[in-house]
Amino acid sequence: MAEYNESQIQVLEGLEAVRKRPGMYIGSTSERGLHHLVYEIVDNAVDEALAGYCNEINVEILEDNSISVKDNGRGVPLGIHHKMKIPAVEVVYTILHAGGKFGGEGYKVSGGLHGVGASVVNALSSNLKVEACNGDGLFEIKFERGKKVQDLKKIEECKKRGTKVVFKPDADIFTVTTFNTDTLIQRFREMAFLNKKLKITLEDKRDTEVEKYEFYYEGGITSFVEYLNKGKEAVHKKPVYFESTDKETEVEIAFQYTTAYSENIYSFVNNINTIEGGTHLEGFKRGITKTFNDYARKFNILKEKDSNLSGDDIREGMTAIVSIRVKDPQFEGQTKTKLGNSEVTGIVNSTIIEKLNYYLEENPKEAKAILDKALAAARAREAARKARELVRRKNVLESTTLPGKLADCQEKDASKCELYLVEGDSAGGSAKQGRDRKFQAILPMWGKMINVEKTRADKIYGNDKLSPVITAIGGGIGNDFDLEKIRYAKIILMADADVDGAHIRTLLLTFFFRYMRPLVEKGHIYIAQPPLFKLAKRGMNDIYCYSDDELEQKLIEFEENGIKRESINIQRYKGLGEMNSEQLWETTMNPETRTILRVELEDAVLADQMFTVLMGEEVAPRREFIEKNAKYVKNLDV
Ligand code: 28F
Repeated sequence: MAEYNESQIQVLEGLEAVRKRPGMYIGSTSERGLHHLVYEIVDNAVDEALAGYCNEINVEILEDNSISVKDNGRGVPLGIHHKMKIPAVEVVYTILHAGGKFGGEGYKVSGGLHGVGASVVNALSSNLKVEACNGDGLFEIKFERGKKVQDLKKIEECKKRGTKVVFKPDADIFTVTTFNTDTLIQRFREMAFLNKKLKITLEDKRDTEVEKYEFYYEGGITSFVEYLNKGKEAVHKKPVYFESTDKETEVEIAFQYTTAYSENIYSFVNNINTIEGGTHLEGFKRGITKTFNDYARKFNILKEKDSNLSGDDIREGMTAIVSIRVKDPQFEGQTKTKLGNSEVTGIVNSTIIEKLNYYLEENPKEAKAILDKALAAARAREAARKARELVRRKNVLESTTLPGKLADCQEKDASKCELYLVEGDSAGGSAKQGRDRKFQAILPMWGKMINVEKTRADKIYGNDKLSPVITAIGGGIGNDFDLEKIRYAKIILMADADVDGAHIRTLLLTFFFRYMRPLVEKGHIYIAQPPLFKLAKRGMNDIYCYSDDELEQKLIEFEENGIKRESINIQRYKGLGEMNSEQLWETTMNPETRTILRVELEDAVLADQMFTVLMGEEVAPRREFIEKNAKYVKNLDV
């Protein structure tokens, strides 16, 4: 039995724990967990940037899906650790919960799991190498699955100080080991916005033509707001920017209003996207509402008799970034992305009140433009309330009538029910016939669906295309939306596999994302997958194919069994209407045999931008998106 001292035992126990339950440390071993490894290493480099010693981070995806991360900081320390008697870098990469800044000086302001990251990444990598260049030369140390396989040793002299880490995620641990370039682009762009003047580059070296991306924003979160508002018409030219630092907390805020109706406010703590919000966001909203109302009263934009503008009215059309840095963040909520520190509410609130008041007094033109919009929103809200009241009163009079076109299901337990939103009356008819009426309801959609991206809320209620959907689902819309009240567990969009089908699907998804966001976030929205082809041959049951690849695969199988391609009748389905109700049931609706795609909301920021670019007012960004992505389109029917 080799002689183990207590620090080596600590190392082994740590690694053991991480490899046995990786999900405890990085959330999952799926694609998200895989990308988390990169964020942990990059966070260490970002910390070095925040300490003021690094201004560039280079990330490479190598052809074997290894990752290389390099920074131009001081170089991770190599000196012998006073207690552990091994090099500091070895402590950071092998001792769990090591690496957190010692004592109070400086603070780790990136990453959630910060400080534990390096050793966790090491334990979950089949190999990992750390190179550090400091005043004494270039040193290197190597590990496999967290165990040291090469002592720290000097490689050569070197000129530019810094740290470089190359690691390969362990295929024994991760179900997915292929990195998604867009995911990394999204996160690095966000990091560069949140850390102004930090350059982050990404090179994907897996294909012959190397793709290189560079993210560098002198404007920081102001540039972030401008980026989010690309494709929207601004109400005031320049985004508003505030920052304040008190002893423990740094606050940075940027916002800009556009003519859109939705509010897009993203909050961050130590570079972590606090999707569930928290005290910083509360402080921000409270400060904004109070300050705008006080200003509106002071300058008689709000009359004595007028009631206060609501937070929703004031935030309509607002894009904002609230980014704070705290020494000791307390994360709460389901996904640990809600800030709990109570003192932060007051800090952010007072920052806003002080700085926004000054801004409004100094910029009366912008103040008026913003408040005019808020007043219009208040009037529209009032109109929508009246429209809603009217609809409710009408409903009460005629009892709660469900839309006439809805063929409801018999089951009353929503968790067992599905609602198919079907494009076109003919397919709607087949769906009504083919369905299982016990738990499947059908609502045919007809004609042009409105684009909510360009419509104010009060027009939504009255709309004859959407109000049947709103009534059928039963949860209300916007801030009234209540997930507890929905009447179906699955809302399945079933449209033709052609451009019109794609269009109505996109319009519905825009509506759900903007006005029933929890429905999307909690995964209640699905997309039906009708077959693209039917293979028929005398004496053989019909075979359905759902993609070009599957068709090719089936034909090869036939050929291998001596059945020639020519002897098979291949029908390409142009629309749902070409299937009778039995076929529609068998291929697309029967839970035993169908395929339905669940709509996942990976990243609200990205989804928000997509809807703005694709559905918004401005044409230029949409054209740019189409030109950039046209090469990915398959079987475009003209
Ligand atoms: C590619 C990933 O990890 N860069 C890093 C530094 C610099 C220092 C440091 C890191 C000692 C043990 C707490 C150097 N000189 N890039 C990186 N660069 N860690 S990680 O110190 C960490 C402390 O953990 C550093 C003087 N002070 C700090």
